[in-house]
Amino acid sequence: MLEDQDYPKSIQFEVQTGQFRPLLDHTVRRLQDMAGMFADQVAVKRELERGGRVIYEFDSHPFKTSHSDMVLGVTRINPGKVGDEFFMTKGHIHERDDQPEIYHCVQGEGYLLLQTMGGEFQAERWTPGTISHIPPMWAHRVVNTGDRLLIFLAVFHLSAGHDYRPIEEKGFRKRVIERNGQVIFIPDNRWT
Ligand code: S6P
Ligand code: ZN
Repeated sequence: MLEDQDYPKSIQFEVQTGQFRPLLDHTVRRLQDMAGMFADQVAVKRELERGGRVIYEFDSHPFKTSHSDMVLGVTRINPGKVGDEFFMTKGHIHERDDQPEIYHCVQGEGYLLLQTMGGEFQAERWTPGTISHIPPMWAHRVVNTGDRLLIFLAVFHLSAGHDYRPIEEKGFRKRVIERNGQVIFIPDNRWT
């Protein structure tokens, strides 16, 4: 006998707004939630005195069954910068070393930054329609370098787990900033 949760289900995603229904879990990350992640701490302080902006929001919908649980997530990163550094997700590595993930850029433009614990770094350029596979044991962060909302879908296993510490402590090897109207990568000095 199958249990209720073991039957196929569908949910509805609205491409224009980047929202789906039903929504089971909603998280908002403001500058105060990730203040230490931006290089320009003078700009961070100035922004926080003005109240701090929402950097991104993400929603997730776990599809739980009696055997194995997948999650669909959607993240919406606002356009903007702190100093000259573009808005981005905090970034994490999965706690389990056998857990990959798939990201799908629905709207906007930017970069997916990837990094191993050994310090190998890779950046994937994103435009609408780019789908990226994140292999197990690669930390991941998304940066919005455009002037509109960047929306991406994520598909992963609920058991993956999220470890934020390695990125909180040392960041990614490269930061993505704007200089003279250009998007450029500069080394994070914690890695040099
Ligand atoms: C989960 C997946 C995404 C992120 C979301 C927010 O494995 O990678 O749903 O959780 O994009 O990013 P972060 O780094 O704050 O979790
Ligand atoms: Zn992830």
